[in-house]
Amino acid sequence: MTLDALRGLAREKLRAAGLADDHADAVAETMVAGERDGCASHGIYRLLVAASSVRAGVVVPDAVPVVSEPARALVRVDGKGGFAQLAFARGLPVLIDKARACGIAAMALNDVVHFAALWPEVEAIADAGLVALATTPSHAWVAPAGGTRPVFGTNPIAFGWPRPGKPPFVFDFATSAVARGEIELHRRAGRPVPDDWGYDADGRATTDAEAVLAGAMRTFGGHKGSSLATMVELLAGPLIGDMTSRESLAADAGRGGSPIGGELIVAIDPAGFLGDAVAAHLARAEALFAAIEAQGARLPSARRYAARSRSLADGVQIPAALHADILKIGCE
Ligand code: NDP
Ligand code: PYC
Repeated sequence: MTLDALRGLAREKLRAAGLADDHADAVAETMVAGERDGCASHGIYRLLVAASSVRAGVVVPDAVPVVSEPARALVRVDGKGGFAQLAFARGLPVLIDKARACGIAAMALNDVVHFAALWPEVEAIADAGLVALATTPSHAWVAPAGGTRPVFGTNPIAFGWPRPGKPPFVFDFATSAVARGEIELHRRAGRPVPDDWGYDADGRATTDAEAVLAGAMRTFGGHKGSSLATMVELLAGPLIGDMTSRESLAADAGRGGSPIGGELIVAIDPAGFLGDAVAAHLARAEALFAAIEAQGARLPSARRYAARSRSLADGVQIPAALHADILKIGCE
């Protein structure tokens, strides 16, 4: 499909699922970007996830986000129970203005439903010349290192760094061994998962995707991922007055919707510390990137940017079974 055709399909199906136009457009953009950049677990497959969250009554389909400014360098967007994409879009210009004025600014999204990757957000901030950090809890699906029962969400951390004349340096990954969406794709395809991705409900390592989804996922890097996951819970939960992953899962009350809660986004203007010396110091960052690539290692996002170039030229291929399921949205 061309990206325009995919965008049209996504918008149509999100409206058919019951989303208001502004939400449908914002949500479709994120899903199309994911598919375009070769991120299957957070691409167009998420239409099924979003539609099921609307059907389950987990998301407010016509929520009107409310932007406020609790302090000079702080923005809060109350998403009023809607998907996070529109709340982010409403707050972004305020966050950027504040980061430029103060050198650093933070934005809390509260009461949003989150199904998406975070890289589109940090990339947008880095495209504005700022350094960006974003994080959000999810549902309690992940066991702490040393345990086998879920406490944490899959809790992604995303970082963006502006690069003169080039797309930004961006990484974005779950603090679990892998995103839950990846395990769901394995289950859909009937494929086993590696035995270090999670435990079954009895706490035994398993390669059965369904059993991991019913049991507990593992953190990446053992105790290190476990501590980072805890940090995410704290920063984008209690610190901004929103839910932890345990609370989000309890609030879902078995409806099977996407996580409900908050997200913390920090933007830093390099000119704040560096003034006129920004260009010289960004050049030193480029030397660091070059040293990584000189060994044959790749930068995070290099794969994504390459997929983007291909998709912009050739469009994308959607698995037939997924396409058939998407066509059913709104016809149930
Ligand atoms: P991965 O483990 O695949 O890691 C993804 C990141 O690592 C990307 O930035 C990727 O760049 C980079 N990367 C991967 N391989 C390499 C390599 N060999 N060298 C350098 N960099 C590399 O992703 P996850 O499964 O952990 O997460 C996938 C997505 O799921 C994320 O976008 C995340 O935001 C999303 N997610 C969202 C949640 C939510 O609550 N909203 C919860 C959990 C996850 P590249 O893309 O170029 O390959
Ligand atoms: O893949 O873990 C995940 C996820 C949770 C919320 C959105 N994506």
